[in-house]
Amino acid sequence: MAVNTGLVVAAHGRHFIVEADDRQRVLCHRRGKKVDCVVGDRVQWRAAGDGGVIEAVLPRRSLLWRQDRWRSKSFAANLDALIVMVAVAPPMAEGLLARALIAAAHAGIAAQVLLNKVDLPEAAAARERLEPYRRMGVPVLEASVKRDAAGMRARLAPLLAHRVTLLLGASGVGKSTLINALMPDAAAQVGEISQALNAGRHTTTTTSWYWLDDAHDAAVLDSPGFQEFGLQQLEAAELARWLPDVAEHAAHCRFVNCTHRSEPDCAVRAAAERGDIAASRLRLYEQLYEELARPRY
Ligand SMILES: Nc1nc2c(ncn2[C@@H]2O[C@H](COP(=O)(O)OP(=O)(O)OP(=O)(O)O)[C@@H](O)[C@H]2O)c(=O)[nH]1
Ligand SMILES: [Mg+2]
Ligand SMILES: [Zn+2]
Repeated sequence: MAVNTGLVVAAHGRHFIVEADDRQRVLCHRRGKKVDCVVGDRVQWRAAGDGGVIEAVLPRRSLLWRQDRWRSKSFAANLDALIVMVAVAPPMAEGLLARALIAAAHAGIAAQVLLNKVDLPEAAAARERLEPYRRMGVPVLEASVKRDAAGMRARLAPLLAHRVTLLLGASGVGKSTLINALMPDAAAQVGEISQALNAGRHTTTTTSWYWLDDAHDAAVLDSPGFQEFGLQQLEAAELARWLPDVAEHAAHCRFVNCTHRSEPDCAVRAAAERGDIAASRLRLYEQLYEELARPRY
């Protein structure tokens, strides 16, 4: 039978939902374990029985992934942009935010931050905690997806157009609420298979691809909330490159291989003492450095 091309729009363990070029959705499994695919992959597949078999994954233009101590996890492939969503409440874990931004920079994916639930009283404090990110040039948007869906849509529309954007963030920040506010047909798009697998659950358990427009020119991906984000794919020595606020000063250290922890004439530590690098960010750098410098086995 003929080989077709298609797009992986959802993944459920060993099963994948592939959107064929004629926009039909087909439940597929993989030819073998070596065929390693994730949502966003373009694949070659063949019809088999009621469904299909994925034979090969086409080359990726990007892949966002994390490497924990014992396993690696791919979030999605062929992304143009990442929106890390944080909420006024539950309060954001800055470490997760920072790690997601580092992974995106390392993967060559443009990233921004979206602070949701600004209708809640603690908004000012949350805004303040994001100030170091604004200062280092990360775009920080604000929204109240639930209270002001129209305003959110107006602000996000230009950012989402003509590209594929992944929404990432801790559980409960409002990713799915955002998806539903953007795309009234979201539930219909994921189809019965995904709905059945996520039945009765409020929390999202799989990454899913949603077309923003009929022309299929833009897409937004919902994903399950994450609680850890390992960066073992990086070397400790290159870490500073991926933190824009640290990188900005690192070139002025006395030693070219300065690790910015205890060396003399370290421009990074000097900047932190002047307040040009936030204390929380230097702490985060040190923590990540320790984590990456630990022996791996
Ligand atoms: N106050 C307020 N609550 C909101 C807002 N947006 C979403 N929520 C609420 O936050 C809760 C969690 O929203 P979800 O969209 O399910 O969060 P999620 O990020 O998809 O969570 P996971 O699927 O578990 O990762 C729900 O009770 C929403 O109603 C907002 O702008 N303001
Ligand atoms: Mg969700
Ligand atoms: Zn230094």
